[in-house]
Amino acid sequence: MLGAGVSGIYQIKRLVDLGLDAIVLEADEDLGGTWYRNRYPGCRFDSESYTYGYAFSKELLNEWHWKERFSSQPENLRYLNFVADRFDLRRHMVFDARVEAMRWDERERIWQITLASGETYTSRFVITAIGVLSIPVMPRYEGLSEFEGEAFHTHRWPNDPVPLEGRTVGVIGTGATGIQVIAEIADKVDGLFVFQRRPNWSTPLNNAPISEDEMADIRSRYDEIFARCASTHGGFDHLPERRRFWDVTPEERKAHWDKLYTTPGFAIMAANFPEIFFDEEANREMSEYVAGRIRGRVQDPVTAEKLIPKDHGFATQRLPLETRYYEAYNRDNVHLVDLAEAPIERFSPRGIRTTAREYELDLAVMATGFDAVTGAWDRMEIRGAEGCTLGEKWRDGPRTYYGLMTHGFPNLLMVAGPQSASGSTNFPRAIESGVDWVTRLIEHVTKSRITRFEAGEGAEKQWHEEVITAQERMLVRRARGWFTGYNANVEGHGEGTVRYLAYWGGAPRYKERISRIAEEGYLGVEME
Ligand code: NA7
Repeated sequence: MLGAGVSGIYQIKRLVDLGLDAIVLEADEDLGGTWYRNRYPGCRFDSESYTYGYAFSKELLNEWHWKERFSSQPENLRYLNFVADRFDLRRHMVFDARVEAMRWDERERIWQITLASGETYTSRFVITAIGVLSIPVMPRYEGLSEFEGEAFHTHRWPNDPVPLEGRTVGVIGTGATGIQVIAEIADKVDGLFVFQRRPNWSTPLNNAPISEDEMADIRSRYDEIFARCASTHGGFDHLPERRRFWDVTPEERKAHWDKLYTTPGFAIMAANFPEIFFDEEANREMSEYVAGRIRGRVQDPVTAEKLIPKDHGFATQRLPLETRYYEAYNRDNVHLVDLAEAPIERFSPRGIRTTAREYELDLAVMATGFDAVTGAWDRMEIRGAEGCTLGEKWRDGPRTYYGLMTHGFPNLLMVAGPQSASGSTNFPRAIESGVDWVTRLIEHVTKSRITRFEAGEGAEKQWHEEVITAQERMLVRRARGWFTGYNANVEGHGEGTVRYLAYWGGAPRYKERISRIAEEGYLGVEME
């Protein structure tokens, strides 16, 4: 197995329970994946903590107390360590083991795996759990190496505390990460310059502590909570609005949105009128509502307008959730630098130079995102049965069978793979479905003495078409964010690219479909 993050920890547990000889190769020096790496201030869940945690063990659910409705990174990392120790999983993990290449050996029907250290492994089956946002991407500005201050990507925020007091900080990027970090450090730094290329829509997280009594209540309702998550499109603990958008008056819609704006988490998406995701007019009205909220929270009207997206509708890119983000711009020490007016030219020894002026900085934080979904695959040379590499096969975007396997690469399984429902729905809920499916398949092939399996070409093509159809129905198809694979910092992923990275048909339909495949004897999968 590759990867000891949220997916890998559960997957190795299931393999060990099957009594298989399995290990995890993890590139980092410890477990935790996303929650090991992203140590920037303000980093936290925006799924309800108790829906993010694993559901597979009643004991675990009873033993763990979530302290906040949306738990922060240090606590999340503690949780993952707690799980690994609770089930004694660490001894199956090899750290500092970055896989560089994998080659399929058709004669022996095994994968030959080579690490960056030169060490090699062989394995009949390989399961990847390498994350959807695990490869950070730096902006391509000249002069960064000449910058005399400190500079790093949020994903590489140092393990040792970074002093903020008395320092002037620049943050490049206003995605989910930028919005979290800006809101958190605004009152801790001397000066904060936010370099914004395009604003994002963002709504309140509405976080709160969870008391002992509340946690006891959540524990007593876990079955109900997970059943609700399993029944909803996005996999969240919020039921969708049943009334149709156009059947109610604008006043009734506004009243509903007023309620959702103060409801915790992704309720504003999950419990909204579904029409806002498909119907341009409905989306425009919703966007105008959120724009009004931003205008109401930012004192300077010019700054408020700059913070309101004009090029995409509400929730058509990944919706960042915020805590007093907009109020940060009411502080005297926080300045919005609009790169649409004056783009960044380069880094200088003292800071960042735009076409308008130079900004002197002590610390430059790149919240500039990731080579999303396929980035971790593209960093390895994976050579399959037909001689080509996975990178070559996926040059114009990934092609998979339900995000679980890909034709031409036998005995290779993916958890949270491209074109699964993981990236588009409540992540850990989706990965549990994926891990359960992968485990069932591994159990089937090992018991049946099957030594080679591979997704059929026709079956994969059919799924690819379904993935396209689902994305093309939604307004998300037009957005230029990581959901659709747009990233000008990654070679070949910039202007004019459309990638089909996730399945947008919803968690219940996805789960129902993959369950049916298994029940019908792995339809579409060729086995020998
Ligand atoms: P995102 O959502 O991809 O956001 C990256 C941000 O960085 C976005 O605002 C970009 O602006 C900006 N960016 C990227 N490159 C540059 C350059 N060169 N100059 C200026 N600004 C730039 O990544 P996040 O880390 O915020 O979020 C990723 C996911 O992590 C999130 O969805 C959660 O699931 C957790 P742009 O919009 O491209 O103009």
